Amino acid sequence: MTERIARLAALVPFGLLGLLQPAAAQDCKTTHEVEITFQGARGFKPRELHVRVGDCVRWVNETHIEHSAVAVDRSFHTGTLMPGSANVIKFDTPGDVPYTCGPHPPMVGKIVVEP
Ligand SMILES: [Cu+2]
Repeated sequence: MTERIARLAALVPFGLLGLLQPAAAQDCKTTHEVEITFQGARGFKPRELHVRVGDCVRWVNETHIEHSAVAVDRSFHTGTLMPGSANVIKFDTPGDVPYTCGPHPPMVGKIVVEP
């Protein structure tokens, strides 16, 4: 019984990864990267990024505090990105997608999705 619980507990992190990984493993045509940094930038670098429909964007938190990337129209949310962590979002609809950081609204960026 105890062993079974231990085995289940050991599987949980992999189960969670299994849910998170498909975002990264989605068939992205191209994956672009946005750094979250205060080194030579005011948060999102690049602040404006042009991608094509079917591309993905990977936000990487290179600071020592939590951030996120949240579309102003709520069409995407990276979730909270702890220092050193990243998340990938796929863009399937053409248009401008302005976004901010949940904890820090003055941090702004924009993804321009081209057809
Ligand atoms: Cu932030």
